[in-house]
Amino acid sequence: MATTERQGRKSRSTSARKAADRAKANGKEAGQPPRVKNDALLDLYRKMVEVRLFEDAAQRGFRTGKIGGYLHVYSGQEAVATGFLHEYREGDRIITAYRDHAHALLLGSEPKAVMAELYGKGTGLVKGKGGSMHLFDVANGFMGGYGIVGGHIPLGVGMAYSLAYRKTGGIVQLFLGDGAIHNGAFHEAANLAGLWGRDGLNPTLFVIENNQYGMGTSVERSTAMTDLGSKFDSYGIEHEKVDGMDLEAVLDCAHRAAERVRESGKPFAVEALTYRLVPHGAADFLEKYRTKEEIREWRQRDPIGLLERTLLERDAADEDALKAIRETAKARSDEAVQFADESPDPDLTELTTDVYAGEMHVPAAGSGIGE
Ligand SMILES: Cc1ncc(C[n+]2csc(CCOP(=O)(O)OP(=O)(O)O)c2C)c(N)n1
Ligand SMILES: [Mg+2]
Repeated sequence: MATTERQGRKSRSTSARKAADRAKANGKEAGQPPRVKNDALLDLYRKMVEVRLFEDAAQRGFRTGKIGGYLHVYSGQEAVATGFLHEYREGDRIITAYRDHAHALLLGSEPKAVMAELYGKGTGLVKGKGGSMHLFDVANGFMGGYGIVGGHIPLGVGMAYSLAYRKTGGIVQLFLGDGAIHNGAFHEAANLAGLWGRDGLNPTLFVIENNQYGMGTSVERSTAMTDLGSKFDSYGIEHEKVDGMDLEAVLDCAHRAAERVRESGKPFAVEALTYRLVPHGAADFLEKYRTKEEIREWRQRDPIGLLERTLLERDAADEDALKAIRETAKARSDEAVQFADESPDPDLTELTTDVYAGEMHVPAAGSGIGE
């Protein structure tokens, strides 16, 4: 292995500790009382466990050939979406890339319908036509699920413009990966977001889920400027960082950021430092491009484990109560799997529904256009 690569790995192995240090910068340890009370925190613990067990079941479904196409799970990153989507209000819009199961579930999509979608069944959230990467649930404000890296960013910024232009009071939470930020679509869209935001016409809350890698490529190997928040400086968009493994820190940051965007109509960005405790996709390698030590170090900061410790320390729950939550969540994910497995395939007639093919107006030759 080249020396530079070894050095890169060594420096990355301290990244979990660095993320914890950065938490101190966001006010959480400045002696402020927790924003969310114990019973609400316990409920968020339940949601995070439900997401994790759903994802475990999805990975099993993929590896046993029940789920086709491709599948990317969110395990390790739960505190980010859980904390930010706690700020969701009716009328808001949420958009993300292909690692999208958690976002749909946290916004209220039925686990059975989401699992059936992964299984490509007719009972799926989008009738089995989208699959894992293209979940969509308009009733819950979820505008998808997109497979093209960076492709959803201009869409999200446009949605925010529309919400503000129509004076709806809603905001867009736009989730993107550390890898997506180097895509041209990001830079064009961020420029417009900053510009429109000057007139209060772009309430976009950018949430960078910095899980340190885009597939097997680390942030350090993708950009000379690894402080991803500062990319927004070019576009006049303010930003901050948060420890994305610490739910309470995320809740606090998300609240301040969402309020600010809602009140000002201006975009704001948060870089959440997190880690994917699983391979990039369910068919990929866990290690290869990461060391065992690095993975072990981040596992110790598993957001669910950290939250368990907090709940126990505060007497918000005892071991038995946490165990009961985990068992109920497991039963729920088992039910979702059974439902998906037993559901019928989409009807053949569905092949031609939901396909946009409106009438096109084609001017006849010699109509005067261009003459
Ligand atoms: C335009 C485009 N280029 C490349 C790919 C292949 N690809 C799929 S996921 C991915 C990595 C993206 O990483 P990141 O944005 O950090 O998201 P993460 O998977 O870490 O959540 C790449 C390069 C793609 N889907 N779209
Ligand atoms: Mg990434």
